[in-house]
Amino acid sequence: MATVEERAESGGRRVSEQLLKTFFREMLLIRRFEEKVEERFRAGELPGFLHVAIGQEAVATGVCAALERDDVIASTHRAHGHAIAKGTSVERIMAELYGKLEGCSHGYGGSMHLYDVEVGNLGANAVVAGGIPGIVGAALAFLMRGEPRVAVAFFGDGATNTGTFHESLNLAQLWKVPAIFVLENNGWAESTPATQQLPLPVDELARRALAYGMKTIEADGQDVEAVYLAALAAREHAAAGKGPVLLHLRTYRLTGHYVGDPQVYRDRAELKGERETKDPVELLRARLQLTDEGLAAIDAQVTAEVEASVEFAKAGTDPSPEDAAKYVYA
Ligand SMILES: Cc1ncc(C[n+]2csc(CCOP(=O)(O)OP(=O)(O)O)c2C)c(N)n1
Ligand SMILES: [Mg+2]
Repeated sequence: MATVEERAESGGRRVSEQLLKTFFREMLLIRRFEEKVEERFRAGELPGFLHVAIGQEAVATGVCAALERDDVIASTHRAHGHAIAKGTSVERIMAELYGKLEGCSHGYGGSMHLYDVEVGNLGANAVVAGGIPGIVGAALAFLMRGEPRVAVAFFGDGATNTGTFHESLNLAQLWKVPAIFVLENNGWAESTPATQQLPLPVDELARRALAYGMKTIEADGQDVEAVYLAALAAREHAAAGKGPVLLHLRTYRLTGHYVGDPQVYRDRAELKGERETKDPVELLRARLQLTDEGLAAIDAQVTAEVEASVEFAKAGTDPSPEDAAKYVYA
């Protein structure tokens, strides 16, 4: 949950039931999209490698809802939810996964390279921590041009072990750029648990920012309201010229690292428990006291949207070999 201090910083704003319902619809859309992606991947229709973020939907929705349209994000290998929440249509994302020209990256990127600069998505990155320095650059540009925009990097707990992460936070704080570093902490880096990759307790990972004197804000990553309020507070701080923020969101990866991961390294009972108690879609459904009929109506809408995206993607255009060098800048 957002702390009292965080609520105060966000102007004491509470989230209306109407807004929570909008969040619910988007989180369910992300969930149904990723379930469909898993299904189509297993059916052999999607090339490449796929990572879904089932269990982490409240992070994407809560953070992106707190941003303004001109703000920018950079994402990771687990990018579908971030791209949907920042405003790219599921049709264009699905077409990208099918490798079609109608895709958001013209079919050249696939799941780990979803771009949509027009809505402020500067791209997903297959390289762990790859998006973080670019976000410092974007934030520096906003600062130098005097633009009231913020730049946001999503990354995981594993990414905080890279040199890139530390170099980026160091310069961001030195230059006081309007950046938000969203640590999406699911406690796993592939098959490596937090206890084997981090010298800090998993819940205390925000302490890494203290080395740079950076402000940190923390919230329960399974509670979309808490995420939203914390992200609003982070945005207000960064946009006011007070410097960057590390936004630490503890979340749960309720599926494998990649689609097809047998998860032999994971305790089955623990995973079952997490699925039963940490699912952010179920938690919000309970909070909203949605009836079965109420849920079915929203579900029917988002499921139809996802089905239509598959039809759109399948009817798309395959790139020609002679187009291979298009959009290549280096
Ligand atoms: C620089 C780099 N090193 C290693 C990898 C292989 N790799 C892909 S995902 C991943 C784990 C990342 O963990 P985390 O940052 O916590 O993100 P999560 O998968 O939990 O979302 C690794 C090591 C990579 N893609 N890039
Ligand atoms: Mg992780």
